[in-house]
Amino acid sequence: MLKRENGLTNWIVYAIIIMYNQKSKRIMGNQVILEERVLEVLKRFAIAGEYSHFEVLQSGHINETYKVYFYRGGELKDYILQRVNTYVFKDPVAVMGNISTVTEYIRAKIKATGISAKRFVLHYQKAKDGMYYTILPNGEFWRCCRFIDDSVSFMEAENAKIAEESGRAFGKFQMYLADYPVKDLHIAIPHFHNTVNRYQIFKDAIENDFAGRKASVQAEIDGYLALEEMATRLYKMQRAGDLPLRVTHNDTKTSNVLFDAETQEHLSVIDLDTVMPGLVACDFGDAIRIVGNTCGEDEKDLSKIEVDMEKYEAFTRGFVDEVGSMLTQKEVDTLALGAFAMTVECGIRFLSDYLDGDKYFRIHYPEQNLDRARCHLTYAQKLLEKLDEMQQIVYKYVK
Ligand code: ADP
Ligand code: GN1
Ligand code: MG
Repeated sequence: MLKRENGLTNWIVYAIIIMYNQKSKRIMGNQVILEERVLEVLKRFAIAGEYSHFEVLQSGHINETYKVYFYRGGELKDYILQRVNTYVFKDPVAVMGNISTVTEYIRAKIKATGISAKRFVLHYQKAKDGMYYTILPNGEFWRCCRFIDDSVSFMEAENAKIAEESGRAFGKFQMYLADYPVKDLHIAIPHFHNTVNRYQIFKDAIENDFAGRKASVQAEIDGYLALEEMATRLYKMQRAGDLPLRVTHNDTKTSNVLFDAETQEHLSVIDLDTVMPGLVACDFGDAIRIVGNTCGEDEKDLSKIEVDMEKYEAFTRGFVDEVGSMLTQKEVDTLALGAFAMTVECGIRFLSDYLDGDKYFRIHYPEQNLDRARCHLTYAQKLLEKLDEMQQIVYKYVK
């Protein structure tokens, strides 16, 4: 009996080893295919030195991002190679047009102060044909920029210092572009922060119920529909001419800022794909969507979700310190509302994508968009309770 059991155990162990080997071969195989693909793209950029290796970066929800290393002059130099998501960005050439003019504009301003702009603004590499991107025969759209030296990014604001520094980074970004001609920018994604339109898309997704998931998320649907009036106020104020359009970043989450690896001071704002005309409250609010949440954006345990007022205040201090002097009274008055509006807007985008069958945001497990939507709904409700207090904190820092 014992012998038979041992035999069975051995077979199970062998089977596991064979399966494990097959899986690692498959992973290694995928890695080789991936590397061939990366090398194929790199050949099109004029990068000096000898290719060393690459890594996959998984933090963004939209583009496909690789860190690639080259040997040059006995040192390793790193670059970010990205395949732009053309399902999301229908006109990537226009996107790169915005990015190249905006980064040149900021670079000139920084240089004029007598310091090197190298770590404070993105620097894209030209492809061999002189463009800031390359398009493969199969239509894939790729670009490459320098990895900012000794930089780190954070998925969430780990402490108040990071919160304040990200506020400064996005505030400065607005200040650099305060006199940039807004009308010269291409519209990278039409109606991006048009919350009224986002609600319409949400209602269409409910109606179509493409993935057959509607019945299982009725409570979340009802929760978001109840917030519509308040969440769309900001956009309606802009349409009524109460709020000016400025050059805004429009995707101000913490992971879109680079910090000095040692001091944790902000270096540069990244992910400039959505730089477009927009509202200051959207940039402030979209950042608070992440910075002010005690949890990550897909927290499953809703009881843990609160507004972290210390980090909220730190971000506000940094942002308002940098940008406060140029804001109109109505812009100041609507900053806290922006946090609520952007949280609800992003929440209905996640839920719409879940209803559509997860086509837009990258997911790492099947229900992630639903977890994100649930987390945002709870966080939006918490924000609503704190909105007056949050707005008072804004006033405290506006001189
Ligand atoms: P996505 O649009 O998918 O969010 P991002 O442009 O934000 O893509 O890049 C994803 C991640 O790659 C960032 O969160 C950051 O960690 C890293 N990254 C991107 N560009 C740079 C850069 N120039 N230097 C250093 N890290 C970068
Ligand atoms: C996406 O690209 P990334 O991951 O920085 C999205 C934002 C959302 C965010 C939610 C172009 O940002 O609008 O707010 O996910 N970007 C685009 O985390 O849709
Ligand atoms: Mg990003």
